[in-house]
Amino acid sequence: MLLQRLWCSGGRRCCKPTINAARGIATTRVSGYEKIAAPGEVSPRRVVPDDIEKPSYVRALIARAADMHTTQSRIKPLQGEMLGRMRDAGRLAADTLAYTASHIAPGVTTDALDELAHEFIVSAGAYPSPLGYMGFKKSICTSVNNVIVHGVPDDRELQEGDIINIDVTVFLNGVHGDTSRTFAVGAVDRSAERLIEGAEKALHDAIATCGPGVPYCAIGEAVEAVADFYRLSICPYFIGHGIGPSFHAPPAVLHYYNDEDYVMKPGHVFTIEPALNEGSPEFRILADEWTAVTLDGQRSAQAEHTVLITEEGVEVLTRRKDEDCERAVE
Ligand SMILES: [Co+2]
Repeated sequence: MLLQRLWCSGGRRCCKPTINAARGIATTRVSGYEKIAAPGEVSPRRVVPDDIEKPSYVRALIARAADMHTTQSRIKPLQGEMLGRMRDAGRLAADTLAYTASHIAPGVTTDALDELAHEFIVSAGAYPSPLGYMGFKKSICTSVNNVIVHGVPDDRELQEGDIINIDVTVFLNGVHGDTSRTFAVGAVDRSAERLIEGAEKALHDAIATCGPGVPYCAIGEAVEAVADFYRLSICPYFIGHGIGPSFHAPPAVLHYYNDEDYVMKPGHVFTIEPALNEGSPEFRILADEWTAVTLDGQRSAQAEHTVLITEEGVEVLTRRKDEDCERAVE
């Protein structure tokens, strides 16, 4: 849910959209997958019970974009019982993602996935962070095929051969946990498989570099190496971020080569969320003012975890039960 800067050249259209009469969604079919060219129908805002604590941006109705200008002193370490709360929020985000993803199948709408995630989060006594964040209307982000990030769940049915990123953030006991992953819908082509694999590997290699005393720029270096190997481009406009009582806070976590000098310290909690593209890294935003699609119509995949820097190394707060992604620093 974070756009670093808007460098969109806009206005250029890669190919002519056709309207799918049944759903009224403008899409374009290209070599085996359907391009998202315009937003679909979005269902009414879902209800969160009154007794669930809401982030301040929901109460204030308007959230302002976080000031991500990063200096060492602007990165606030979390400590004590706050870390336990971060672990709980991270675990709930991971469980929500696994539960929602288990319902991915051809014919299922992204709106149905949103409803499943919403109910799961609310039943756990938590608030779905994206709902009402800077006007976002849904509880998760669902980014299909050429959508890079911030896809808004709608009435489009998933199709065999699609890829879909599901991005879940929950607000539990006053803190946020944020995770995402890209999934194949049925059988996908080889290029899509490599794209998904590249995004996961970029995330895991970046996590493996983390630990106390490590400069944040090591993350960009690790992602670049994986992108090079897979011959994918890094979409530099969507960055990782500090997270805790705020959805987005310093540090800005860059997924490309940089020479920022801020360093990881115990208690730092942040996301790593590289988005890799098959083609060019450039993007544009659809009319809903959220959905970010590749300018060239090629596909994009993203993977994200929330991590905590400890005295010994790094702890992945949104780790899946079946996932091995931690490294103890010797
Ligand atoms: Co995030």
